[in-house]
Amino acid sequence: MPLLSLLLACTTPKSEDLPAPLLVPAPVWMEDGEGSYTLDGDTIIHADADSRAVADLLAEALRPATGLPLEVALDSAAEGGLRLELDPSLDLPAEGYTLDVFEDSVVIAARDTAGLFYGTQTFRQLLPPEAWSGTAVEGTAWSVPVVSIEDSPRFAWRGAMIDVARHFFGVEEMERQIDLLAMHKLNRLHLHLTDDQGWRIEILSWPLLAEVGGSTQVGGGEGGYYTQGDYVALVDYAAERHITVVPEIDFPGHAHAALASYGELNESGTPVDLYTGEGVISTPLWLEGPATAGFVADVLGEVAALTPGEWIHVGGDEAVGVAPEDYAAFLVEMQAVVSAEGKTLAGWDEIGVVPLAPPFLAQHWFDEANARDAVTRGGQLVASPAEHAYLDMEHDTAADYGQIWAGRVNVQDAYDWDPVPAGLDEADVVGLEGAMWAEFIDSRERLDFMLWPRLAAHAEVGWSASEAREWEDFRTRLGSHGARLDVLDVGYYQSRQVDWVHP
Ligand code: TNX
Repeated sequence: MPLLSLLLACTTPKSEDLPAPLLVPAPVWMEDGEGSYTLDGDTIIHADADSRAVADLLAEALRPATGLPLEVALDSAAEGGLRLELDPSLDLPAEGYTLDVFEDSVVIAARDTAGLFYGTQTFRQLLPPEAWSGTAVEGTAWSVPVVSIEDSPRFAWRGAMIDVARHFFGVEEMERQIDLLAMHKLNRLHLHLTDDQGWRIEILSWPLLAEVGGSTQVGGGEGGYYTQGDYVALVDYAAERHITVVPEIDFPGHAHAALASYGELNESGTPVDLYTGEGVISTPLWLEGPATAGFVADVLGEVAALTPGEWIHVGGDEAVGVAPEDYAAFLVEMQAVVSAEGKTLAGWDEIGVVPLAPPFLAQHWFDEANARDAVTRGGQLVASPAEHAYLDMEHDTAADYGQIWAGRVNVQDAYDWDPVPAGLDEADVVGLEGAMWAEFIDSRERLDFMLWPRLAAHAEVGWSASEAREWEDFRTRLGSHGARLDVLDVGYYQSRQVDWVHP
């Protein structure tokens, strides 16, 4: 045999070659090799004390579909199997990871547990889509292609806002969506907890907020609220998946549910009637009322105490009928309360006109001039421009569901934009957030339909470097990604812009 053929014969892998993986979001760098690695009954996940939680989540995620034991062993030096290496001295950005698949082992390495977690999410996408099933799947080889990946996010803030005020979604549904956010390497869940139509978090010092203000919703249904225990459970569930919950208490506008709960918050002395319409009425707080400042401080104090994350979102949008000087004075006071609780204030872009002290975050949704003002004052932006990021807008004319005041937002609109507005710097923008307003979203089906797949597009905008993003390429990968969402029973919108692959 000629030497070259002999060499080739010796290096030809025994394992099967698999197609290159189609990942969402796209990794920064990937090189595929030959051959594959297959999980089997003997596969062990090697971890250490600090990476154990990530290893356990991976094992729990894969056991139902594969039926494999996937034991987690605390012996990080061991060879073979799946190895999670946490090493703070690694030369990787925050939340970054490397993932190397060899024919006899898989190594995921990161300098922080978030990076390790994202490495495991990518690993799950290397497997056949059936691996995302919550029930046993027979007859599938649990193989992943030999590949080398180095990956890290563009932005630190990759979020989704869900409005649980207009229609309430309970802990179970929110945990399901948290799993989907984590799958896409999103790391902020902004909960819009209060609005005119509902108050959704228990406040012990003002119990009627939840009891009365949470007793209904748009359309007059029964509404609901998170007890403090529910909220803490959600925060913990999210944190295990490296998602920070950002609670929003929307003041001074959008306060009708609070005014419907307590007479003393109203100039008339009596509570207003609950509001269950779908239109934005944005009833403002009675700012000069004697009880109002104490009420606001009590609410923010309790919410801050329950929230380990750094940010408290105070709304600040659409303060219709509030004089600009009163609005500014109130926001400055809110920032003092939030700072005293050790937190950083976030608000919608209208807060950009207020002389707030940095650091603070302005969430750009409507008026870029406000956003630029905020940056001039030393604030940073969360980008949620309605024409790209509003998930309550209709997808397109074929899906006649949703609002259209900001136009229709199809998958390509959700994908083809840059969170850094022209003329601003990357450092002015912490990241982006898709915003799911829920005036018309009253069921899990509708939530899925409006969130997905547009939030997958936002996830890639937030994660992948702008020069690495290309719509045609994303469209192809998203088509395959649909098979994963199918297995997870996500009722996503099957946009005609994408050639969907079903399992
Ligand atoms: C504007 S965005 C609002 C919300 C509505 C949404 C509907 C923002 C800060 N305020 O109150 O739900 O439009 O698209």
